[in-house]
Amino acid sequence: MAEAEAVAQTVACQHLQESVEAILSLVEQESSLRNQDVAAVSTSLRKAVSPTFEVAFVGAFSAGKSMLINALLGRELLYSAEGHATGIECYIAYAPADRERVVLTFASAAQIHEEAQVLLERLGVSSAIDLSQEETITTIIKACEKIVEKEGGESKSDQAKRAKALKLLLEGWWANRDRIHPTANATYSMEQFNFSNLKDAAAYARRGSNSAVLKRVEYYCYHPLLEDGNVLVDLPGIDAPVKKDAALTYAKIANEDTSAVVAVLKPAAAGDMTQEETELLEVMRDNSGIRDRVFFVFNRIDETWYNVQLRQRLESLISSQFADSQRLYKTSGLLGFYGSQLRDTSEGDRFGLDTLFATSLKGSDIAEDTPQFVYEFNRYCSSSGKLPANRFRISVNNYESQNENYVRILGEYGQPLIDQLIHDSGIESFRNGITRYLTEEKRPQLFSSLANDLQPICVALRRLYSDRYRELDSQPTELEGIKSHRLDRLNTDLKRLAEDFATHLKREVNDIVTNQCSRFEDDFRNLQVRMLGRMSELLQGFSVKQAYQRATLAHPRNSTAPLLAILVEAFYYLANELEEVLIAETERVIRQLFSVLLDRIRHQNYYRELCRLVGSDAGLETRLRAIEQSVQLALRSEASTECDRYVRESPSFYQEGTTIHQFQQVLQQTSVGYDFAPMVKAEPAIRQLLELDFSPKVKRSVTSTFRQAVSQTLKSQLLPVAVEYEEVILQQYTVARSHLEKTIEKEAQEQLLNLATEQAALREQITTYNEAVGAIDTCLQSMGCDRYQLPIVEVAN
Ligand SMILES: Nc1nc2c(ncn2[C@@H]2O[C@H](COP(=O)(O)OP(=O)(O)OP(=O)(O)O)[C@@H](O)[C@H]2O)c(=O)[nH]1
Ligand SMILES: [Mg+2]
Repeated sequence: MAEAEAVAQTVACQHLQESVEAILSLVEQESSLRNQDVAAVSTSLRKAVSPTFEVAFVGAFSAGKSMLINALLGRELLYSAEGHATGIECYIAYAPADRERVVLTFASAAQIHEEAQVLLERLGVSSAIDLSQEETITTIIKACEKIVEKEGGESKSDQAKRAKALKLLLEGWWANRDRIHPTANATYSMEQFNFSNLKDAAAYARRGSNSAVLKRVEYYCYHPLLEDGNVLVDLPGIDAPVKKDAALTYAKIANEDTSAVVAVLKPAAAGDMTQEETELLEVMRDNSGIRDRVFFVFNRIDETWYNVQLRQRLESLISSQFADSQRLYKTSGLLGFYGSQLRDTSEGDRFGLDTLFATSLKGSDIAEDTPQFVYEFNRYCSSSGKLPANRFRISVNNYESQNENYVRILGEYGQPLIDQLIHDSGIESFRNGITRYLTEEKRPQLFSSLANDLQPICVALRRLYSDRYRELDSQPTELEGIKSHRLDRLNTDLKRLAEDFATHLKREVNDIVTNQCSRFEDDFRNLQVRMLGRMSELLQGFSVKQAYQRATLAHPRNSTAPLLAILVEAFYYLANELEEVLIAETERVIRQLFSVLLDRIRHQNYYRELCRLVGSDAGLETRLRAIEQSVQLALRSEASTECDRYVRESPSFYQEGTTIHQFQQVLQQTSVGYDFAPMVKAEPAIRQLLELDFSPKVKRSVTSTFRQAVSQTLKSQLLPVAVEYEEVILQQYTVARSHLEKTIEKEAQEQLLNLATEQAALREQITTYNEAVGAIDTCLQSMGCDRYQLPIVEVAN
């Protein structure tokens, strides 16, 4: 990117963060916008303004992640080998050519101690260990070796893996103990280790005893790909035999700091995706920091050249599961990396055998070892089928050693062969793809994501502000306008609340009549209980003697009285006593009913509004009190009538059956003499006779006839009030108008003030919003995202 362009972008985007944050805080103020995805905007903002952009290389162990990074950078930086090679996080960031460096960060002694203790416990030793004692350490290391041996190898069982891990940890601790801080994570530069270059540091940090006590390594190296904050992160395999190492990688994929992922997949070598690889893709999908910034690299593609089945399985996997993946590459990290290194070699150094591969040849004195690359190179030349026969007629001779074949072939075909090899390795197309992404597409894409996430939020905010603005704008703005508007509305207001009152009262009455009002039901149930209770009390307390006395008193010429006279006295007595109770109870029930009704009315909006508009309730309460009195009067007479009817025996009294039979029994008992004694003796029987007649009469009256009379009275007295009062309220117009005229001035002034405050607040919000959107748009345009234009709110000045 041109320097000037970069400067222009920095200037255009200097207010991006605060502008986006201003919009988010505007959204927060609006409860109706709670459902907007603010979190997504925060994440995209963080990515867009972040000075670094971390690209994590993840995949199974030995998939070729470290080698791929080496190939990408075109230098042997990271340690790459068969087996579990990377054991810690390695960050590769930019440095100018003359300031390349490495920073190694160690775990603290406390962390190492804790980890050792956990491993020991898992191995079945629970006692505390002292890490400063050499003997203790040697003893444990020996014990670990024994366990590994007993299990048949370090990867044979979980127990063996733990023993191996503990051994490496303790060896690493002992070898580096001078550098390790008791509680802090100490950092060292490569000079402090006397490393002459980055590669030495990488070899030191490879998986083993040192990596067991290291936390991370940061390489700062010069490479254009790393400019603009790009950081490559090499990680242990997701299926690394050491669980802790694999966990590190999963944590990195789930971390929001990770901005893109290069998924280095192994199916080219294994035939299919492993369970861990599938799981990896799922975890990645859940990280909103990564989104679609994923490169799929099927590495070790060279293995499919020699195996038709592998090739077919890979093709079918890609077409079935990765058909719509845009960033998909097939590479051979090994051939690509060393192929490009060969460009600096010649026949003079036996095409790298004496330089590049010198260290891997030292293995044996008898015969020179074959480096892995040489072996793969020869295989590529002889049986990959990749080399066009018209240009390359290569024979790999079995009478020559692998290395001799290698030197001869390169001597014969030289650069064109190397170019073909690099081309087939797919490394250049991967490098071009990722370079194009990181240098050209990344920034616009990060800003597009931000704009995309902001778009719905801005649209919603704009709509909200425009609506609110229009609403406030349509309100009257001068005192006279508000006043006349208010007075115009008065009649409609009165009408509305008169209707509300009528509807409410009708509903209340209907609830009572249809037994829906629980308060009234409870009260009426009390009345029933008291009536029935009083009846049994009266029957219990009934005295034949007193009735007899009353009967003889009424007939001064006679000294005796018939049973019938006693019964007559009893009927009058019971009916009159019950009347008193019914009157008192009814009075209580009605009083209670009206007090509840009034209370409910007072709590209605129409009532409050009526009081506000008219200055009083227009006599509503007084009117209802008067109605209560007339209901009381009407029901008092209903109660008297009801109880007066108790004086008459019920028709069933004389019917064949229980009552008449009881009557005959009593008559027989009392007719044995003419004095008072047989009557007293028959007292229980007389009581029973009375109960047989009264009990059904009173029950029917309180549950049915009297209850119905109450409902009917309430309905006939209250419903006309609903109609009558609708009219009364409408008649209040003149009173309300003069009342309103007194208060309207103040009300209108307050309303004007409120309107002005609301308008000012809204204008301020709109200005903040428009300024923020303007700043964001300027930044987006400088980034080349012209497609996105966030909406501004247009208001008249
Ligand atoms: N045939 C072949 N071998 C490869 C390829 N890429 C890497 N290798 C070899 O595979 C082995 C593992 O490579 P690394 O780069 O260490 O793999 P890694 O994914 O970093 O492994 P860990 O760090 O252990 O997770 C090394 O011996 C490489 O030389 C490839 O494309 N083809
Ligand atoms: Mg590695």
